[in-house]
Amino acid sequence: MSQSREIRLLILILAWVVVATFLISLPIMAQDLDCICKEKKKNGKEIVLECVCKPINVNQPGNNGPVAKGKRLIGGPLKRGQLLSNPAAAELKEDRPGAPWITRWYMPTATYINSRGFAVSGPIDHIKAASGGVLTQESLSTVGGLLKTKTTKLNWGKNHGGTADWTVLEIDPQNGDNMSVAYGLFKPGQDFKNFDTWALLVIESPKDHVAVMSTAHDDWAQVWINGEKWYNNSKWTGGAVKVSYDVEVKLNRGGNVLLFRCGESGGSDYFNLHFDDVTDRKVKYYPNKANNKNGFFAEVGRVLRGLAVEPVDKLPATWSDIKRKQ
Ligand SMILES: [Ca+2]
Ligand SMILES: [Ca+2]
Repeated sequence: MSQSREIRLLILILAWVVVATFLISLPIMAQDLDCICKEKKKNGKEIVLECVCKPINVNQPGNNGPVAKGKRLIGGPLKRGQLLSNPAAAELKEDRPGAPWITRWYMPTATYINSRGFAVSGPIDHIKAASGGVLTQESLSTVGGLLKTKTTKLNWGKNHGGTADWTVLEIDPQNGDNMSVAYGLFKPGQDFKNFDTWALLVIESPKDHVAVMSTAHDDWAQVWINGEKWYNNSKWTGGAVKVSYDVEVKLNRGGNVLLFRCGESGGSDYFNLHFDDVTDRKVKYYPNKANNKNGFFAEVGRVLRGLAVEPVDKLPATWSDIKRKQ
């Protein structure tokens, strides 16, 4: 082989390596994967590469799992060891007074008071102690746990709110004290401090679906869906309808159980949640029309039993639809 033919062959091989690397890197970039590739075999003019890929940005130090992609937190649910860390991404600080905020929640009839502040209280699963170990926050956010509230009452302790059953409470999303107002603890001109709230929502989805969940909270918010924690942020959002993060969450076909805990130390005390418009058009939220525990289980019974979901166009209007039409 002459020297010039050897050089031409070398250039040809190099060109194929460049082209193959470029073609492979296109889908890699699109999927946010970090890949290390090596040449496996060469067949004539073909070069076969073998790549080992892993998702970018998972388990980054200092981050609680989901990371900002564009303006969303992705990659949830939160991983073990990161459950109590705040998101590392920059806050959105978006005021959304017209968003389809959820107004009706299934909640304890009395809530946990004298908490010594959210920083002390937040890491403690008070649901576990109050239910005598029947429930945990994780299990409460499952169909099985939710069904146990039919017969499981709570006892927060004599100095922490006493006993509680479960009921439906309505909040005003625009009210910066909607937690203390919901429990009749708010007095004008005064600041009700040091308490926690837990609120449950059932989301009936016609199919498996990635939804975008947005919250406003003062102070520490923790959200579980179907037994896994998807959001943790101990920093208040700065306004009753001001959102710090949009979070991608997975909803399953059928009934999904969401638990929203919020811990208050002082000043404003609010919790609010809405989903994106696409999700809002697809799903149905419960409590819908019910005003108490029996009414709630009457309307969610079919969903929680996992019976076939009706076509979405046959479903009654969602609560946010009702609110919008008012
Ligand atoms: Ca307060
Ligand atoms: Ca506060």
